[in-house]
Amino acid sequence: MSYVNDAIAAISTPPGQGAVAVLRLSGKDALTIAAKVFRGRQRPAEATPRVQNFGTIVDNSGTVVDQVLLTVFRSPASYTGEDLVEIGCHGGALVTRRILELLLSAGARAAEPGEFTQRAFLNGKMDLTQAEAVMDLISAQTSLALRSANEQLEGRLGGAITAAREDLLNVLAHVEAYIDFPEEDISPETGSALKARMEKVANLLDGLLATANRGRILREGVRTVICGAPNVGKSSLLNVLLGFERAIVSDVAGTTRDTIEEAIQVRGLPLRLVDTAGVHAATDAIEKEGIERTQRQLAGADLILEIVDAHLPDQTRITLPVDSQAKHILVLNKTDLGLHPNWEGTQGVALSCTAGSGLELLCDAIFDLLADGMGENSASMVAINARHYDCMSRARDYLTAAMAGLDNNDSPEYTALEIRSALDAIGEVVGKVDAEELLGVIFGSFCIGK
Ligand SMILES: Nc1nc2c(ncn2[C@@H]2O[C@H](COP(=O)(O)OP(=O)(O)OP(=O)(O)O)[C@@H](O)[C@H]2O)c(=O)[nH]1
Ligand SMILES: [Mg+2]
Repeated sequence: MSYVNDAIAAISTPPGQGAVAVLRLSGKDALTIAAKVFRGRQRPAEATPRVQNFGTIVDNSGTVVDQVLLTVFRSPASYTGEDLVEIGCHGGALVTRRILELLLSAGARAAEPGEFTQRAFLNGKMDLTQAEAVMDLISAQTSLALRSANEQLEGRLGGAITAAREDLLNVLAHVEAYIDFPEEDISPETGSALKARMEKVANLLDGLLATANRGRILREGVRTVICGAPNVGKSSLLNVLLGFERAIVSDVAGTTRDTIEEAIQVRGLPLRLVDTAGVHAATDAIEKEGIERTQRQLAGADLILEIVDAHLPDQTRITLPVDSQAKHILVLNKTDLGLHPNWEGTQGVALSCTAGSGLELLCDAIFDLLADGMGENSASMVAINARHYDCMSRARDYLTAAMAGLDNNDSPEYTALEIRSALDAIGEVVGKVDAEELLGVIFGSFCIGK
């Protein structure tokens, strides 16, 4: 992979007003470009790296645009690996735009989204999983998502994958050696030793693949659908979990017609909470549409919170979609009016939305059902994303084939081919697919003159 290290510039802080804002400039000519717009005690090219320099940004006529702090990071010790300049200015929309315009007219190009991080990856400052973790970290909404992103950014996932690649490269080197000496078969001892090493990698992949659902939940949230008969308190539950009156609550059955979605967090787990129209035999066309929407929501749910009015003797229950994989919690609401004896012994969480009681129990139940080993004290919060899943499951299939190849005493060419494919697939996770590296391992670990 190659790229032109032309200078790119962007406002790195969000638009709007703030105390300060940061602009970034990276590339071969970053220091020369910065020199054209910055006036301070030190010129950017002579500035001590990573020390802030007070100065001003001036336009072509020498008029001061803003007072700033300019910091220089010299290649390769910068985020992008290139010469990089950060300008901390006042956080006004006009000021930041003016400075950006000056940088662009001084020779920089407006950066594409993610281009600084892309350069960091291309310059080997981070692997692909770490680059992805930067985005995960920025978009994390809950403490658990943040912890997981940080672990990935530290390189836990990338490190495990790199170690697995090295193991496989080694196995491949051994298998390829047999291709060069066709008169020799792979001995049973060598075969089982090689297979054991592949099994180790396969186990690692299986462990990581099992974190895919966790990864989806942390990145997208648990799709949680509140459902039940009309008037049982669905909208009340949404409001009380949210902490403000988002949905209309009334004693008129059929108040909620459309689905309402809000994000909350439960013990660090992100939830996308959906309030739905009460399910019953409606005659009204709008209500019918609302109920159909409820059914669609149920079909895509990770978690169904089914509510009943438990001070009544009995209640119409929801029919869940037959192929539903969703977890289910029965919420016995309105217990402030008393729990009807008919519900005694029913598995569920008793609470009252109006009195606010039992909510902690509900949060505990949700967390217990969905935490999947995550928590403040869990040792590892690694959670792969959909792209990792795709690469790793392909790698896993190739490994199965390679191990079978060894078992069946297939030709080493065949086994080597499967291992290479597994390596390529695994390499995609960290963004590394490189044939030269393999040559290095083969010649490095074998005495070929023997
Ligand atoms: N006593 C008591 N009343 C409640 C409780 N929760 C909700 N209610 C009342 O029950 C009525 C219906 O509440 P909603 O939250 O609108 O019920 P819903 O299930 O969303 O109703 P629809 O949208 O019409 O299907 C309102 O009058 C609420 O104040 C509770 O815990 N105790
Ligand atoms: Mg409602």
